[in-house]
Amino acid sequence: ARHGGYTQLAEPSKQVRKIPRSIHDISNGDHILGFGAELAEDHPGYHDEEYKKRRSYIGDLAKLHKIGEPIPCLEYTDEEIKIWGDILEKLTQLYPTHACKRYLDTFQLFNFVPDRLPQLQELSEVLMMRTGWQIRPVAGLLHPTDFLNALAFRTFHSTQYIRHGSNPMYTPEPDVCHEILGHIPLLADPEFANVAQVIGMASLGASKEEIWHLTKLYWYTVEFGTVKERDGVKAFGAGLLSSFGELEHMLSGEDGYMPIFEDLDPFKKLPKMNYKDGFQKKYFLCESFSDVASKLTAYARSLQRF
Ligand code: HBI
Ligand code: FE
Repeated sequence: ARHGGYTQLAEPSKQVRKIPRSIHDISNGDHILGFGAELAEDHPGYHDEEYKKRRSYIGDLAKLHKIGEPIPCLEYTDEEIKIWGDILEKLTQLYPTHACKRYLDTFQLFNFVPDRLPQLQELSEVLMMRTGWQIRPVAGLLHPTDFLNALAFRTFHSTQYIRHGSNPMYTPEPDVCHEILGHIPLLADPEFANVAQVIGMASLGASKEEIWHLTKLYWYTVEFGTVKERDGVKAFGAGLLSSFGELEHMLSGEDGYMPIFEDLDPFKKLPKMNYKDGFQKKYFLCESFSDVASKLTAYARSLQRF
């Protein structure tokens, strides 16, 4: 049975997670999954001891960060800056034709240049002024419950390390380029910011099954969402906006077949997510950010926790 807003009756065998009341109730270090702990054998940096040392240095700094304190500035190496610059130059070729209008507008606010990797602290300050969002550094993939819960408090957990240089156009996990080019610009858009926050609010006190469904809703909107514009389908999802190959695939299907576009219904069962092997087969196509936000709000209300 679903529990009410303030009391949770624990089933004897189940551990109860306390519903966070503020961002201070959410840890950025207790539940790190996947590569945040250790790189897997098929990770491009697996055999690179230097890289792994750098990752743990940056990850440890993130774990020490306290909400309200400035995010430590990292001195990125020339090699790291080159990876960023190459990605930025490549992606900006596609943005005018592939990115949604709101992204093109918010992207302008940040004045990204190839020879300098932006610091999370300065990006967080821009967001705070525009929409009241803040960035919190994190060592790697955070448990979905913590990650989604934080969105309710307008907090976006961002990695600060960069992907391995052996394959600059690919990363199996979020890295600072994915966060900065994919997620951060649109969090400066008030309507998009609401979309992300609604998913977060729905996740407060959610069951395991609900968290799984919300993870999919997040995936098909914030990560791979597309929107109808006068001159065609455009990308707003961060997984699209931070991947040259996937952006091309979305519109041309040149790698073999055209992807399918479908309307989003948050109440329906959503398709399996494609984490690793290639691009998405299906994208959800939205009318506008305010339309997605109201659909998601209707779903959130149906969970009857508000
Ligand atoms: N953690 N650092 C980080 N970045 C993400 O994008 C992220 C995450 N944890 C979970 C997650 N995304 C998704 O699988 C959804 O649960 C939201
Ligand atoms: Fe992401």
